[in-house]
Amino acid sequence: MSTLFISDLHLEDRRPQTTGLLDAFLAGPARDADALYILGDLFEFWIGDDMITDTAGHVGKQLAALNEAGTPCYFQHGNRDFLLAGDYAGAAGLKLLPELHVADLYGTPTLLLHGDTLCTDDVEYQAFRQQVRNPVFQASFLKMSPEQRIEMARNARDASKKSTGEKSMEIMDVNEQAVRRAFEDQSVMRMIHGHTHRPAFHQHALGDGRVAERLVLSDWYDSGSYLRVGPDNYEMIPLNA
Ligand code: LP5
Ligand code: MN
Repeated sequence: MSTLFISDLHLEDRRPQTTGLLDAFLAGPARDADALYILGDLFEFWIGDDMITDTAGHVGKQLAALNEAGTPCYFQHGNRDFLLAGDYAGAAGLKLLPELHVADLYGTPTLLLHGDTLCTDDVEYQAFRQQVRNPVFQASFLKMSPEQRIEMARNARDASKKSTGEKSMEIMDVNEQAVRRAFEDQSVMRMIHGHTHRPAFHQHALGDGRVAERLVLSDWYDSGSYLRVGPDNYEMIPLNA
């Protein structure tokens, strides 16, 4: 019995080796799992379900095949693919989850989230997030021409690369208080997230002396990894091309 977790693959047409790693994972370990959870940033960016790249089309078919083979697959949005919607999810057999979701994993309530909302010290990002998560902004963005949307997404990626190059690692990591608040608000002792690209298992002492666990997923490039959670243990398992 096991449930698997991945995030931050940032798939795109020009990096087929990462898509190849996912293909092998979906046809291999994922087939035997009770469920697969994708905690955001599956794609490098997503600018509407009406604009499907070759990679997105291919991945959609592989995910649908996994679902048909009996492994349910859940998806949470990341900061790159928050516009992925019902049309694509439906065709890929993906069940869309809200921003915060508590899953019962073999008796342990576990908070699942992308992780960007925990990075509260990154005030520039949080302001950007608020703008692009606004439904009015999203509706007008989705009405733009494909060329305009591609241009805006490229500009946002370029601005982000420049901005992240200038920020300290501390600012871009989770804020300790935000983490503690999430444990307390959701009444859980375990959370799983991605986004920071700093895979690790952390322990957090809560005010009442209890110790909660935070499991952080890795990003994928030429290699990747997945988190396997079973009834009595969990482990990070590397994937290499
Ligand atoms: O993604 P990553 O890991 O490089 O960095 C993130 C934060 N950056 C982002 C931006 C995305 O990379 C780009 C999103 C593409 C989505 C396409 C669909 C919608 C298009 C919308 C077009 C506007 O999320 C980065 C964090 C980092 O994680 C660590 O947490 O620091 O945050 C930033 O870099 C944000 C900047 O600090 C400020 C904003 C720059 C972008 C300006 C774009 C201009 C257009 C504005 C229109 C509203
Ligand atoms: Mn992210």
